[in-house]
Amino acid sequence: MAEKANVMILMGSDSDLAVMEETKKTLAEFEVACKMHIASAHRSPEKVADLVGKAQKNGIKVIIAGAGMAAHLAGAVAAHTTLPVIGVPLAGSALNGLDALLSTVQMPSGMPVATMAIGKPGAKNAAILAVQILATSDDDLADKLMKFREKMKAKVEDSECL
Ligand code: RP5
Repeated sequence: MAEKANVMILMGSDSDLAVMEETKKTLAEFEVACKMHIASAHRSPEKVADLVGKAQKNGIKVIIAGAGMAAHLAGAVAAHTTLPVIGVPLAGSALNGLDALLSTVQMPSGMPVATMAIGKPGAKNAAILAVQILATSDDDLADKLMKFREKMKAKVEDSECL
């Protein structure tokens, strides 16, 4: 039987997939299973509400939402759940993602969205933050995070100046 997914990844369009694959890839490095869906806050709001409405009952513990332009997806997700929501603003518009960053980060009081950096670094960090949330009640994951940090540290320390 396939492992039960604890993380749901949503994105506003299939044009977001190349960047959001980074989230899935990073989760896989920690052996965290996820479900990925395309659902748009503007073009398919009913699908967003349906997926998010069922998420907690289906064992999802963290939701990651990536969107570009007037990126309301993460906020719309937050409106339908009390699960932690991580937003990834995506570039691709004339404003290079600054529009998506502000749309995602500027949530009104009481409705938080943990907003990452624009694009691939944010997509990767979304996965790591999701792992950090899951690791608060999973010692194996906490151990994997420590090893991940140690590896990063060693890579920096082993780097030579040319
Ligand atoms: C947003 O609009 C999507 O998240 C995407 O980043 C952007 C452009 O979508 P497409 O026109 O490429 O489908 O809703």
